[in-house]
This record gives sequence, structure tokens and C-alpha cells, in this order.
Amino acid sequence: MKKVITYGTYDLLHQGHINLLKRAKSLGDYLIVGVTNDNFDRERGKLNVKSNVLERVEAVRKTGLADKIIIEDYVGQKIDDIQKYNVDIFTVGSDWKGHFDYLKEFCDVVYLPRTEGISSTMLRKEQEDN
Ligand code: C2G
Repeated sequence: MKKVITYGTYDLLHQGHINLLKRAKSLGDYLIVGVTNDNFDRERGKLNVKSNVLERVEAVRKTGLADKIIIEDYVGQKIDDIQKYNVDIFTVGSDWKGHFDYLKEFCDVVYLPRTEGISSTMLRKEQEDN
């Protein structure tokens, strides 16, 4: 069984996230989705996230695409998760191209095409304007 893992904030879950999760799922048989914890997002400079981690986990769960959902809490967790769950493929959108090449020591790394024209930032701005 080929195991795939991907991570993200998934704030105001949108079609770009869904496309990414579908593409990630199609790379293997079992998809693990890591959802960033609120503290972890703040630490990495994402200060504008609208939904809390439980709401974001619920949104990912509702897509029906994740076989397992975990919480991402700390820098360096990706390596621990890949080893813990015997992951074959780490994947993320192409906006991160090159950034996670260090994981190639532990599993395959695939950068998937990003969906153009939609983002959480755009949706947050729309909410703020209304
Ligand atoms: N994404 C996409 N198309 C968009 C928006 C996002 O394909 N229009 C993808 C991103 O590339 C990422 C996933 O959807 O793979 C989640 O995106 P975010 O919620 O913005 O999370 P991100 O900050 O990219 O988290 O440890 C966290 C991860 O490293 C990445």
C-alpha cells in the first residue's frame, strides 16, 4: 500500500485545497493530511488565519479525501511523521517547489500543480470587505 502525506492550514477550505487533496490522494492508496495547529501557524508567521484548528480539521474531514488527519505542531515534525507512518510520498503544492527537497532522504517528494486564481488570502479579504 502506497502512503501519501500532505500538510496545510486549509483556512476557509476552497477548491484549490480540494484539487490539491484529490491530486495527492491519486498518487497512492492512503492519504494522511496534516493540519497545522494554531500555534504553529502563528510561529511561522501566518497571523491572519480565520478558522481554528478544529474547524479546519472538520473541513478537511468533510471532503472525504483524507484517510487519516493529524495535527502539525512543530518544525521537524514532517520527518517524524514520515518515519512513524512509513510514508512513501510527501506532496505539497508547487508554491513550495524546492522547499521540501530535504525530505528526499526519507521518501519521494512531489510538488503538485497549484490551482490558480483562488487562495485563502483572497477569501479572507472578501470576508473583510463585506
Ligand atoms: N494550494 C493549491 N492551490 C491553491 C491554494 C493552495 O494547490 N490555490 C495547496 C498548497 O500548495 C498546499 C495546500 O493547498 O499544498 C494547503 O495550502 P495552505 O492551506 O495555504 O497551507 P500551506 O501554508 O501551504 O501549508 O506545513 C504546512 C505546509 O508546509 C504548507
